Amino acid sequence: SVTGDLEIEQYFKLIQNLILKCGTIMNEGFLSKQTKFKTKSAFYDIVSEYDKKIEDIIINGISEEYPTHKFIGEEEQAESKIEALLTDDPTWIIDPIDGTTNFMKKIPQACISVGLSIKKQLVLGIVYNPMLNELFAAKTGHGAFFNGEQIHASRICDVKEAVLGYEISLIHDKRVRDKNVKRIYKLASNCTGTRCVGSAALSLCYVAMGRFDAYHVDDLKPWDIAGGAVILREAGGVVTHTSGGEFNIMKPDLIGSSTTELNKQIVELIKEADSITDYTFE
Ligand code: 2AM
Ligand code: CA
Ligand code: CA
Ligand code: CA
Repeated sequence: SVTGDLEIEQYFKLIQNLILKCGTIMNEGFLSKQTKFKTKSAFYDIVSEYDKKIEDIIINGISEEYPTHKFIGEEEQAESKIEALLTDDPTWIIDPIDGTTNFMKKIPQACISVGLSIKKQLVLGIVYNPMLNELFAAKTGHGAFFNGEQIHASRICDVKEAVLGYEISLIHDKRVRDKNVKRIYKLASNCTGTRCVGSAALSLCYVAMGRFDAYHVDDLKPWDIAGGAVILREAGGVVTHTSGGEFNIMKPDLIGSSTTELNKQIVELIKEADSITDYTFE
């Protein structure tokens, strides 16, 4: 391991306490009729007062204990003019609310998601849905846990038996839309069922605990997947780039799956989907 286990355990206790505290605040926001939402870059890019509040509590809470640690957070990045670069320093990758649209619509599938990278390796992940009181957590090399119980990804090896998570909502620009429509057509035609949860972090955790067998998404950001990727790997699952190659936290186009065999089948189906040319959606 890149850092001592004792040190990681201290980081873990700190972030778990901060996340549980933020969860209470998030749940109050979920239950409140007064919560205000506004759009950022586009009509579908929504943020609430809670996103910033939660991110600030986490960043301040960690900075107080570890002033040299770095942060890549969605709301902090939205305000920054410099694009985040991952260094070897301990870096907390934070999505204060993943699934903001669900949070706004009072669909109880949203979470706080945090991953910690040291020497560019993810060492811990924690994902908390306070509305359902579901806490997913993992330290690299020590397994994945759901509300304190160890979890394992399914053993499904055949896509025909797989329930697959997919983000069919991310289709606002034409290139992304056509790619996704072709892929969902191909994947949905070949698996048992598809599901769109609206939170990348929760979707990866659902693969980690066997609710889903795989999850695929492109065009996301590091904070959407850092926490969930550690949890899925520690649950015995596989996370690769969409091409089947190595997964990159900073450019997370990914397939998260329960088994290597299932991953390979999904890689092939996506290749077939991407080569479809005789279609029109106008
Ligand atoms: P968010 O709720 O933090 O914005 C929803 O389909 C998943 O994709 C969520 O993880 C969501 O994160 C993210 N997401 C939502 N809209 C997006 C967009 N336009 N581009 C990239 N990611 C988006
Ligand atoms: Ca967002
Ligand atoms: Ca997100
Ligand atoms: Ca978010």
